[in-house]
Amino acid sequence: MKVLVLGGDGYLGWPTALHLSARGYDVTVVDNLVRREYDREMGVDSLVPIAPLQDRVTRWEQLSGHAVDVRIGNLTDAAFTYEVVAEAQPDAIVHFGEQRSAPYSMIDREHAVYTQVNNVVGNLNVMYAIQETNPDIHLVKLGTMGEYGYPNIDIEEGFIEITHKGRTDVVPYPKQPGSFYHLSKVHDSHNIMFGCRIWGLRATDLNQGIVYGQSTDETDLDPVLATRFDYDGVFGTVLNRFCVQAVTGHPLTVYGAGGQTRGMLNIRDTLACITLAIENPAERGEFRVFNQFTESFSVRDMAQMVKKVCPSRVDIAEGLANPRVEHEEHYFHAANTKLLDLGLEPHLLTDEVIAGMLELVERHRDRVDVRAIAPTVQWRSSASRLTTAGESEDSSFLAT
Ligand code: NAD
Ligand code: USQ
Repeated sequence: MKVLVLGGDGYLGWPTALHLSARGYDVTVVDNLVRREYDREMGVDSLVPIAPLQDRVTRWEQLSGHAVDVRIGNLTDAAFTYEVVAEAQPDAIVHFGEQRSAPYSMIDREHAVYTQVNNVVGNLNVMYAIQETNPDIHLVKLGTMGEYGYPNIDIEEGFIEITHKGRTDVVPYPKQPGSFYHLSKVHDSHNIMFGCRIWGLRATDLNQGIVYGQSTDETDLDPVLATRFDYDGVFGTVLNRFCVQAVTGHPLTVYGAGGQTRGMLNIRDTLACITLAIENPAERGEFRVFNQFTESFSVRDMAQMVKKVCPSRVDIAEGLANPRVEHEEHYFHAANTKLLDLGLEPHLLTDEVIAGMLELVERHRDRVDVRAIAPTVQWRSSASRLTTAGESEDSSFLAT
């Protein structure tokens, strides 16, 4: 089976490409390497050093004996996207290739526009390339749990049955996202659902929770195969950040009251979920939604778990002003049975898993730039400080 991995140089796309390659899939990685540009723009870097894409691929081919093709280009360039799909003739396209940071999308107008154009236009080009090349290609698209927001009722998997004035229908679950990034994923979902309806596309929208960890069977084979691990205030996700903060003696940055509760999953389960989605494709015309997370925790609970496991003294910041506009105490109960029904066996967040993440940070602690830890982007104002040093780096790639 042939698979295109869009965004295959990123945190999740790279390990997924290796995982599929190891299972005998014929993999082509597509990426414009812009994630590495964001690092330069913000003056930060992955905690774990990451090799250039070509070096990663060469090392994988030497170790595994499996070839991986690479195509460098921008999905917002329609000609490029059409060409890649037509040449590769994939059975499935896994689409990770978007700007994925909520704070990055909230820096200012330029970054909000960049995020929405990059994500929505890139995804539309992929949909059109599928429709015009071969509508049988299964689109496996990375969405996010944050599309739903945090309503005071249970969250269903994509759709909800509603009875209104005596009539009943099944309709898309209401969306109340909390950033211009999360909004871009809602727009993508609507566009894909429409494409399934009018063209008979087959698509799986994976509403993924927050991913943690960095270790997978394939990336652990050699340091050149390592995937990135972000801890900065813009791209670092909450549990990865808390682990870096704990090891470096920085108080854990719980924003506001800390009752923000999120669906979480281990990076190994991301790989398993993608594989399950590919191996059990949606039907022609079907817009299928899976909620891709395995457990849920409040930010406060996660900080306590890290504090308990870390061998050195850990303080939890108290009364830290929340840079975001979000519910800080709320109801959260979301369905996540569809991937379990397909056979997902979750890797849960145990003390051992947290200890493994802390060890990873310990090995790379000389690379931690403590100036990068503080949150720099404020939801309420668009005058955010961007780089750790305060000066403006080159962001010409933002021009759309
Ligand atoms: P990432 O930023 O590390 O990787 C995204 C990759 O896509 C990067 O390598 C980037 O260079 C590439 N890319 C971006 N725009 C592109 C374009 N226009 N053309 C070609 N390539 C482009 O992000 P990630 O953490 O690996 O996330 C991957 C996907 O999963 C994203 O769509 C994200 O929204 C989603 N997701 C991530 C998480 C998480 O916790 N990391 C959680 C839920 C959903
Ligand atoms: N938070 C803290 N302290 C921190 C960092 C974050 O309290 O130091 C809080 C945030 O305020 C938020 C929660 O932790 O309430 C999660 O923040 P995050 O940065 O870990 O995650 P988020 O911005 O939601 O985005 C991440 C990924 C994104 C993905 C999303 C899944 O970057 O690509 O779509 O998780 S979800 O949250 O389920 O929508």
